[in-house]
Amino acid sequence: MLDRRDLIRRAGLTALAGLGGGSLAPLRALAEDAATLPFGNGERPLVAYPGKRPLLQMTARPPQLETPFSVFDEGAITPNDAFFVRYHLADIPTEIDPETYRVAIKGHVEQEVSLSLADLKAMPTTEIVAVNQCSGNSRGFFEPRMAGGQLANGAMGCARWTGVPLKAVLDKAGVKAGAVEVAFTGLDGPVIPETPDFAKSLKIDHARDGQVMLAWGMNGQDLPWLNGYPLRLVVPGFYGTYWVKHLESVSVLDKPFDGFWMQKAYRIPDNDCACTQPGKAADKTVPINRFTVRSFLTNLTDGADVKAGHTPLRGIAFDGGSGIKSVAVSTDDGKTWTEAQLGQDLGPYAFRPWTLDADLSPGAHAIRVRATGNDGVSQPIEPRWNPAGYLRNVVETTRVRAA
Ligand SMILES: Nc1nc2c(c(=O)[nH]1)N[C@H]1C(S)=C(S)[C@@H](COP(=O)(O)O)O[C@H]1N2
Ligand SMILES: [Mo]
Repeated sequence: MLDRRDLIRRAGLTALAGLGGGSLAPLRALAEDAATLPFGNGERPLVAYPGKRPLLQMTARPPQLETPFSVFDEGAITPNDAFFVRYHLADIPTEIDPETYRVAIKGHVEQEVSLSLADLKAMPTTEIVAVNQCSGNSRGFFEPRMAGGQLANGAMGCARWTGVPLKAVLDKAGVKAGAVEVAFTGLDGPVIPETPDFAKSLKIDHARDGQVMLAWGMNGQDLPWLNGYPLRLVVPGFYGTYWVKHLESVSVLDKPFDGFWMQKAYRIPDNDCACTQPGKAADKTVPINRFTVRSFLTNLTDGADVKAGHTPLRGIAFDGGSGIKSVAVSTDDGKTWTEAQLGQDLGPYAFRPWTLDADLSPGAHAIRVRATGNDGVSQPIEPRWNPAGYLRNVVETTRVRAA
């Protein structure tokens, strides 16, 4: 007898499917191709999961999929079918009835409430364009390298999210005096009971800032299954780890949440640079929080051969919510810099497109991009290191040869 894993391996299948209607059933992968990310052990199969075009598969159980970088050259909004996927626990939900689905608002509240999708959609809705980025995005580029998912730059994406403010939902239950945090769980769970269930928390004031939201819509459609159908948390400017998918419960707490995923995992050095000497642990840590400012060149790939002369350059930039003030570009490895032109402003949490008409003389060029936020913070020229491989935001360099 073959077990399911053997079957999957034998047939070269790694996908699940059956979207629509609210279930995710096994299905044949739509593509069998591969790509190599630019670091050791960077080979990744390109696999199409339900609701997704072929994406770079880091792991199959649970599905962890990275967006091919070329997608970011198509615009400031990442299409739903190209948006990255990150899970911690293999037992992801495969069936959710949108009619009977409920999210529980409980804990330190006047009255616990259980809300259906219809209840939520009857409330005043809100929209925000915001980047979701995994804490470990770009981890594969850290030197020295560390354990953890070896991601290139594709564990990020920007979408227009539709839902209701978490504040309004909390108000329905009535937060009691003395509340300090709100904790969130999703419908996925561990396969073995020893694994701590995935749960995250936010400070009460953050949870009630009117921007944190419970979203059912992504770019005008229902959330793709793998991005948290039917409801997820959206925490603008904060790393993806807080964006709990398939929301199950929202618990108001009168003391700080002590769950594993806040107290032990997803922590960064508690100092100004959130960094340590390469290879060294941090003395003190805090939970990861806002994005660092980043920028990318999207229309030329590292190692490309280009025609000398007039060369349009374009890319994207974003930060943790102050918004992008400026993007500077160097085509001579940082000796001289030119201000790029900023494109459409979709709000301070969105990807900000930039363009620059460059003139590339024959020869080698190291193209560097450096963004500055409205808060005045810019990207470091030298990479910073931390034990978990989070927060990468060094000025990225793309080496091309013009002829
Ligand atoms: N229920 C649930 N929500 C989750 C996670 C998870 O494992 N389970 N992972 C988090 C992490 S670490 C990230 S980076 C984002 C990724 O969101 P995406 O899969 O929609 O891209 O989901 C977050 N929400
Ligand atoms: Mo993440």
